[in-house]
Formats: sequence, C-alpha cells, structure tokens
Amino acid sequence: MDDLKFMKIALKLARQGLGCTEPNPMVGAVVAKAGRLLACGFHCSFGAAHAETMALQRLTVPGATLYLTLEPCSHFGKTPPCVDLIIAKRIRRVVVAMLDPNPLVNGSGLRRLRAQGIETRLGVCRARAERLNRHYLKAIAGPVPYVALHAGLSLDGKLSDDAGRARWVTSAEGRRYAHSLRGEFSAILAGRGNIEADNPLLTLREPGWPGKKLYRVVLDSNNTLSRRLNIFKEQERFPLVIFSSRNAKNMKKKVPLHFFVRHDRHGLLLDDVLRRLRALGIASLLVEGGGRVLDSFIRERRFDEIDLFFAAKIIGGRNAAQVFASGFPIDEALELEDCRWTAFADGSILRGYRKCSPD
Ligand code: AOF
Ligand code: ZN
Repeated sequence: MDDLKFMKIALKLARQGLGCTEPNPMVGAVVAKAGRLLACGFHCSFGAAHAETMALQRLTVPGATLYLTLEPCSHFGKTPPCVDLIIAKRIRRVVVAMLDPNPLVNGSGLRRLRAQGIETRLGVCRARAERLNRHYLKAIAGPVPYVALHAGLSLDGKLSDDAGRARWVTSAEGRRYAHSLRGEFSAILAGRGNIEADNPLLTLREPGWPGKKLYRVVLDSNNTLSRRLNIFKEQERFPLVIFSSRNAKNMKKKVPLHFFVRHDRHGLLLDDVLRRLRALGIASLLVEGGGRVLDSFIRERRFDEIDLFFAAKIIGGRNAAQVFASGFPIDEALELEDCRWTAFADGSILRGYRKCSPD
C-alpha cells in the first residue's frame, strides 16, 4: 500500500519538470520510513541536479526507503552516479517504477544496488511512469523525436470556412490551450502557408514557462519566406529552424539552422526533417499545421499523439480545409488509445495516443 502511495507522490513531483528537462527525463524521488515522508525531490530542468540528489542531500536517517519514478543512474554524466549517493546514505530499500533505457544505465543501476545488499522492487506504477516520459523514451530509442499533432477545429473537422478564413475557429479557451501546450515540447512546427497567412510569432506567451527555450520549425520547400515576418523575431529564446528542398532555386540560408533536405511529390521528406531535429537534441515536436502539414504527418504515419481542440460549432462547406484530408480504407483507419477528453464551456480537448499495430 505504502509503495503505491509514495510512488504516486513521486510521479506528481516528476511532472513538475514538464517541458523543462528534455532531452533528459522527468524524474521524481520520495524518501520515506515507517510510513512517514522524510524528503523529496525532482529533476527541475536540463542540467540541474538529479531528483535523487535533491531528495537525499540532507537526509541523515539510515534505513529509509527511496521511491523513484526512474531507475537511478550508475554513470558519470553531468553529475556523479546517483547509486553512489544512495549507498552512502544507507538506504535500505529502493522502489522503482521503470528501468532507464539509456544505454549507459539500462539495468545497471538496480544491479549495483542489489550487489550492495539493498533490496529493490521494480514496476510500481510502470505504465504511468512510461506515459509521463514518453518523449524521453521515444527519443532515446531512435533517430527521431516524439511527434504530437495539434489542431483547433470545428465539430465537423474543419480548420477554416469555405472562403479559407481560419481565424476564430476556436474560442479564446482553445487558443490558450494551444499556447500552453507548446510549453510541454522542445519544438513546434508549422508550414509556410500558415506563417504567411497569420504572421504568428509562434512563441510561448502563457504564464508558467518563464525562460523556457522553444525551437520554432518552419517547412518552406521553395525557400521563399519573407524575412520581414514575425517568425524572424526573438530568435535567441526561440531559435528558428527552416527546412527547404535541396532543389530549391534559392539555396541561400536565411538563419544559421537552415537545412536543405530531400523531397518527393508531396513535399519535404519528413524522415529527413525529423532526423535532423533529433540530431539538434530535440526530443519532442508539436506540429501545429496548417492542414497540409498535418495531413502529411498523418499520411506518413509520423506521429505518436494527437491533441485536438474541438470547438462546439459546425462550419460545413465543401471547400473548407479539412484537418485530415487523406483517406484510408476503414480497416486501415488510424486508431487512438488511452484517449482523454476534457470538456470546456465551448469545446472539448482530446488527447490520444497512436495505437500501434502489434507487428
Ligand atoms: C536526469 N535527471 O533526475 C535522473 C536522470 O547528463 P546527466 O548527467 O544529467 O545524466 C542524464 C541521464 O541520467 C539521463 O538520460 C538518465 O539516463 C539519467 N537519470 N537524468 O536528467 C534525473 N535521475
Ligand atoms: Zn542520477
């Protein structure tokens, strides 16, 4: 019982690092003895102390139990191995939600503790811990970041009206949600069409993310984006990354992070784009549109999560931009799992995860 209770506290603490630890994980730690919580900590930002250090640094009582949302590290990185501190603090038992897939750790943290006679338990709240660190897990396992698709749309799936007007599909609530969602990611992506139509800054203006760095990624196949657009502002905190085609007539870089990649008849090859972003250290990407860009991520099945804001209105119209225009036969339809709906006065948010086929 206590294991579950304290692990849930550790998970809540871990979440406090949301959006600020990448490409490293969010981690929470709780120290307890005889049912009493003695100390706690979490990893608050990239490069800061590990959760274990924060929780254990002032602990003087031996024989306690340590609850961790991730296996403790056993390697020298920016900080010394947390297992050494756990041993030095004479912890008696360590309860861990999940192993750390980092090849530098990957089971060796728990093995070293056991070799010292420390009791270990693995797997308490494993599913929740894995979901929490889904960006980290995806990025550490492969060459591309975790990808989430976001759109604000009408109940009938429209991004604009028949005349192409896209503004005000969603309410102020929907726009606030869209802004704060950005904070959870390392980068956001939009197509040139959107940037030219709305001239957005694509920055973080909602409170709660002070000083957070966010990459802004723009797909501009022909390299025709005007430098006068707002997106070229505030590049220190919000670095601008542009992708254009290798065959663009204009091959002049507009920003230091301007890359020229392959393309096919649909547009830039998303694999090239995503691999390049991962190589920049980006673990997670929020794709904001417009319709063509979202559709290409759907068509190529290049996403892990979908975050939609459904405004409680119907727009209709045959020419109105449809959020996912490409069709699939019904038995190949994309399915989501673990869906969570949050209702507002004038709309609902859906967050769901791509259901992967068992192959
Ligand atoms: C964290 N925070 O609380 C824990 C981590 O570069 P370093 O030295 O910060 O090490 C990063 C790795 O340490 C990370 O990928 C993960 O494997 C392990 N544990 N990392 O940033 C923490 N416990
Ligand atoms: Zn550590």
